Formats: sequence, structure tokens, C-alpha cells
Amino acid sequence: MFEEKKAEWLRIAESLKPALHRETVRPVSGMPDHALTENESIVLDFGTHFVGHFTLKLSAQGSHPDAPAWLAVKFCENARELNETLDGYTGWISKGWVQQEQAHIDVLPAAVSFPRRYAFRFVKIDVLALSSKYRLVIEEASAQAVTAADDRVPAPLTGDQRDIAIDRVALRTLRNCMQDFFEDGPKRDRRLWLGDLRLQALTNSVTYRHFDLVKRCLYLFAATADRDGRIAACLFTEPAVEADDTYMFDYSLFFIQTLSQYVQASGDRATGSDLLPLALRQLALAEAQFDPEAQLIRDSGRLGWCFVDWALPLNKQFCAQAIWIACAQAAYEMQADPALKEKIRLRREAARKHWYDPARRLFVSGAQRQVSWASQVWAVLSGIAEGADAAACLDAAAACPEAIPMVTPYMMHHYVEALCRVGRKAQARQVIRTYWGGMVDQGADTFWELYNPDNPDESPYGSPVVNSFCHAWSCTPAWFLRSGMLEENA
Ligand code: RAM
Repeated sequence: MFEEKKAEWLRIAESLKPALHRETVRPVSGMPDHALTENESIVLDFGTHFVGHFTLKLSAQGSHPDAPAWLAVKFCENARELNETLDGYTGWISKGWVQQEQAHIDVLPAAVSFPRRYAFRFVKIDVLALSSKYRLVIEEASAQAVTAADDRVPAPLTGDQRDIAIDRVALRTLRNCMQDFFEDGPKRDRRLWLGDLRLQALTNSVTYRHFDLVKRCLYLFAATADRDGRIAACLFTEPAVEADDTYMFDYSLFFIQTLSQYVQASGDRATGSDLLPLALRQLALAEAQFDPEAQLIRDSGRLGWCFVDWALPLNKQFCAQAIWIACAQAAYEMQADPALKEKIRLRREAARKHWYDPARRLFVSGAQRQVSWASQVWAVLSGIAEGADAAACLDAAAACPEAIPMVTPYMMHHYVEALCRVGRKAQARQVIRTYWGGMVDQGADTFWELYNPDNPDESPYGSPVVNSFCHAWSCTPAWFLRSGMLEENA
């Protein structure tokens, strides 16, 4: 399916590969004022978060170097990482992501270019070995910082100082994830994920307005759909464009919303019509997950079958139904199909009937009738919760201590959107100031993948050492603050 289109879709995607803006940046502090001896350590501070390639210019002082200089170099997105170690790491994702290098420099003076592209503010250099006959001079440290974003495009935000500070960090987050495509995080996974793209595209539409980059990403997903037309949750572009073999119920469906938002924001109807059949195919494929009699989605025990949030105990059944409804609604708005409208109505009704707990005024999920914040948020965003029940279910989650909490800024984005939807604009603004503002208070230059104010070690991977601290899906305060969403009359 769509096989005959894919070569052309890939050609379009590749023709939109962006030219990167390059800038040479240097540390604002930490450059040593003396020659280093063995076992000394320094920390270079570049003043804010950058993504780029790092070079050291080194020379020797004393006798002619009679042994290599051996350095350990660690790149850290925030100060906390400076003291983290990989000793005893037992997490389930690769520790290969951690940005640590070792270099042996046989001949001095030398210009040493480090092999990877790094995401960092701080660079820690440990002198592991020299010899007693010479000392090491760091003549220069610099990085070639890269981004596809044009910093001149976003208008400055005016108004409240805390909002301005949050917006600045949100912009930096998005900008540093804008590379050859919209990466989820420039430290990890450096990949194009659909759930992240959707929120990046939204924020991009009111900030950098790099619509060609969004278009490129939509076509990358289109070109890598499988033989059934199913869109992968994420894809790689190196060494060649290829879908990951990870499929998530919600991420495939979000192709529809991402396409519809892109067409609305950019006015590019041609892309809308070109990709609409593939977008609608995601709805058709989702049918296999439904019980057609009950109009209810079947639950699945497969870990990660539907993402929603990184709260591991979260039951996804209710949210999956709600996300299907929200995406079907977006499809209906692109192409009014009465049969789809009726299906949406039936599925909203079925969800209310099976999962609403009228005594507690909230929605439950799964065989265990689990209560979570995520279910209430998606009940609102999908229109399953109607009228006064919508705000009431959000309040009910707050009043229910056993409700599974939200752990990612990604999920918090949906919560803020739900608050706006029920007219709680002041509360939505407050959540942004407290939650994202909480990261700013802790010195964030870019927003993090995970943030649980009650647990600084929150990580679904087994250790925060592999967490990403510049993560695409956290950039949406700039969208809330700039789109007018938070205005009382919007
Ligand atoms: C993680 C990444 C990515 C996200 C997926 C579901 O691997 O943080 O951003 O979209 O999970």
C-alpha cells in the first residue's frame, strides 16, 4: 500500500533537508589560568545549552612531552550530570548515550576534535595522565554549534518576567532539537519520534516557523510507512532513512493531527491532500484494536503498545480510545465523512458508558478500573467528558490520592491543554509557572524529558544518567504563551 508513492515522498523529504546555522562558541568561564598537572580537573561552562562539535587546542609546558596526555572528557547538559557516574548502571537503555570520551594525545601541540556531536552546557576535563616532565596547556576550547532554527525569527515575548524566562528556555529547547529534522533530544535518542514532532510542530508554528522542516518530517514518516501503510513511532535517517521497528497505537494516529495542524499553520494544502489518504489509513489500521460490537478498544498487555506517558503502571486502554477519538475528529475536520462522524459519536458514548464512575465523577481504565490523571486529561481532550463533567473529572483526579500521576512534560502539556479546554486559563498559566518554572528555578537552560518535582531521580530507564535534559516534547510553554491559548476570551 502506497508503495508506488514512497520513492517520491522520500525525494520530497530529502529535498527539504535544512541548511544548518553554524556558530563558534567558547566557554564563558572555567578556562584554566595555569598549565595542568596529572589528576587535575576543570569544568568549562559555555553559559547555556548548545549542540555541536567540540575542539581543544593543547600544548605542553616544561620538558618535551615524553608520554601521551590522557584525558577524560565529559559533556553535560546540566550541572547535576557533572557528578553522576555510570558505576553500577543497570538501566534498560544503553549507557552508550552518555557523553563521555577519552583521548590519548601522543604529540603536542595538537588540535583535538572530539568524534561525536554533543549536547552540553558544561565540559568536564579530567587529566588522567601526563608525565612528571611536562604540564598541559589548554590554549583554546571551542565548539561549532549547530541548529536548523533561525534565532531572528521568533518575536520577543513581552509581559510577565517569569513567563518570559520560561519562554526563553522553551525556545532554546526547541531550537537545539531542530537539526537535520526535529530530534526528540540532541543527547538521546537523536531520532524523529512522532509524538515529539507533533508538539514541536505546534510550537514551531508560533516561534521559528520553519514549516519546511515540519514538511520534511511528515514526508520522512510517509516514506517509511510499512507495507500496510502503518506509520512507525520513530525513524532513523542515518546511514539511510529507515523506520524503527517500534509501533505505538497513539503515535501512528498522531500523524493525522500533525498533518492537520501543519496544513492549518502553513497553508500548504497540497501536502495536506497528498498525505491525507495515508493519514486516514492510520484510522483504518486502528480498527483491528476495536471490539466492533462494544465500540471499545481492547486493552493490550504489550509494553509500550500505546505510549501516553512514561508512568510505567499506567493503564492505557481509556487513553487509547480517547486518542483515537481526538485523531478521528482531526481527520473528520480535514475530510467530512458522515460515517466517521457517527463512529466518533458511538465511541464517545461507549467510553462514557463503560468507564465513567458517576459517584467519583471520573473516568477509569482497564480491567482493574484504574484511576489516573492521564485518563481525565484525555477524556477532556477527546470530548468524551462533556459540559460540567469535563472540569469535574480534572478536579476529581486532584482529589484522588491513588490516581496515577503524570511524569513527563509531554503529559503535562496535555493537562495544560485540557485546562484551557474547560476554560481554566488562570490555572493553566499557573501550572506552566509552577511546573516548567520549577525547572527554570533549578537552573534549566533547556527543558527536560522527565520532571517530577517530588522525585528528582525520576527516570523510566532505571537511572537519570541516561535522561535527556533538552527534550523536544517539553518545549510547548512557548506555544501556550504565544498562541493566545491562555487568554481568557480565546
Ligand atoms: C523516549 C523518548 C521519545 C519518546 C518516546 C516514546 O524514548 O523520550 O521522546 O517519544 O520515548
